[in-house]
Parts: sequence; structure tokens; C-alpha cells
Amino acid sequence: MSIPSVSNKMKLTNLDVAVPLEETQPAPGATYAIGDVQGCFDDLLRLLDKIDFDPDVDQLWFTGDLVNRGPNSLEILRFVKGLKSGAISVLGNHDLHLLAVAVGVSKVRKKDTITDVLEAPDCEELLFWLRHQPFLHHDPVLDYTLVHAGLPPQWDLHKAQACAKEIETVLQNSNYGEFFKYMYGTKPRRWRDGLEGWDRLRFIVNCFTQLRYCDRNGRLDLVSRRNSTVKKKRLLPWFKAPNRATEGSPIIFGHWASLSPGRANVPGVYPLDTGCAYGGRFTALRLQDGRYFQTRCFNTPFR
Ligand SMILES: [Mn+2]
Repeated sequence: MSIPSVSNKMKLTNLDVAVPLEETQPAPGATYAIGDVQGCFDDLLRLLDKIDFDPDVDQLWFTGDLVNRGPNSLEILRFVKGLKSGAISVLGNHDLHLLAVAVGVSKVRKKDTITDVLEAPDCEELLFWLRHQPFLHHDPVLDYTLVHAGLPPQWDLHKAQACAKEIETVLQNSNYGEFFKYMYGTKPRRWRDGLEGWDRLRFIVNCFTQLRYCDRNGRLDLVSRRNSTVKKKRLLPWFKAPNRATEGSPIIFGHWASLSPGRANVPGVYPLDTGCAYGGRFTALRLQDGRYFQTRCFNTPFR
């Protein structure tokens, strides 16, 4: 089988061209990107029913934050781990919080719903699996990139992939617990290639798992949340930052429940977190044809 040329790659993302291919080949299966699950396992099952998910041929991409806030963090971890290569999940801030609690660096907070995982007989293997998940996934054929929160304007895709590798290497090392001692914090705010040590790793992990806003000079703002502050400081969503080096590369992300899928008004930007754990909706995007699927969420204590 030859490597698809650029023109074939373009065609694979176009439904009109993909249909004849299905007539001559076995059904290749679809790829669904799914927003933050946050422990809402029953809601996930209803969404998978709706898309008629077939684990033998379909692949699921998760935007991360599989756990916490919803009622069933344990089952969702077991389920996604059990899908093996049929699922790709990037790491989110709640996933990292679970890992930090497990190594004793963080404490369980009032709204956390992760103790079922921590007390499970298979906790160790679930968390081993979790910390081996990526921070970024890129599919060159589908031409989509998946992260939990965002990317700073200074990184192009190549740099983002390299930075993801750096932090993945740290988490997959047996000394990974050390990282959590230095992970928390909102600085540095601006990327430099020369950043080193914990500052460098903190910047990288903040982009992948926390980022929402940047200022016009491309500095992260991980503090401002209120609309009035965002306006006053003239902050921009990271994907609207001027001269963003990943402009034109389709990016799927979660983490930001108040963004509406399909209404980011920026080409190639696909927010999928629709607040499942907060009585919102649950969203899947079929990458082959760009179609959205949604279910309402019921199984949540935080309505
Ligand atoms: Mn998040």
C-alpha cells in the first residue's frame, strides 16, 4: 500500500470522495472525537448507542478529563483502557490531579469524585495506563490534532509534538511523582525555546491541560476567568491569538465547557467539551464527515 499523496489525503477528509471507497473495501470504521467525560460513564454509553459505536471497526478519540466530577470515574477508566488501540485519550488536568493525589502530592478536594479509582483493586494498573496516555495526538491522514486544553501561539505543530513528547517522557519515568511537586503554578507565561527545568515542564503542561486565554502578546493568562476581567484585560481565546503558528491545522480540544461546538467562528477549531458533568450535553464529532452527535446528560450530581 502506497503512502497517500497530499491530494489523496485531502480527499479522505471529504465525504463525497470517501463514499465510493467504502463500496470497494470492507467498512473502514469511523473515528469519533468525544468531549470531556468526567466520570459520566452512563452518559457516555448513551452517546455510544446514538453513534452506533462498533468497537471492532470504530475508533474513539477522547479530549481528556476522563475522570472527576461525574459519578463513575472508575468505570470510564476501565472502559477506555479496555478499548486498547480502539481509543486514544489525551491527558487533562483532572486526570493529572488523580495521578497527583495517588502519589500523595495533592489531596482529594470536596467536589472530587475519584476515590472509587483510588480504592479499586486495579487502581495501580489503571493509573499506570493513564500516565502512559499522550498529551497530543495527531493523525496525518485525517489531518486532525487532539489536545485537552490548547496550544500557545508560538508553537507550530512540530514544536507542539516535541513538547508533548517531553512531558510524556517525564510521566512515563518511574520518578514521575517528583513532577507533580512542581506542576502547579501559572508561570512562566511566555514560551522561550531556552526555558529549562520545572519552568519548562510547567509551561508545557499548562498549555496542554489548563490554557484558555492569552493576551495579545501571546502570554498565557491562566488566572482570569470572569468575563469582566477577560474584557478588561483584552484577553483572547488561545485559538484567536494573533499569528498563531498552528493556524490552518485542525485542532480538537475539550476543557472549555462554555464554547459551543461548531460555533468557534475560527476555521479548524473544534471545541468539544459541552459540560457533561454539569448537567450539560455530551458531544461527539465524526472526523470523516464532520458530523456532530449530541446527547443530554443526566447522570450528574452537579446540576
Ligand atoms: Mn479540563
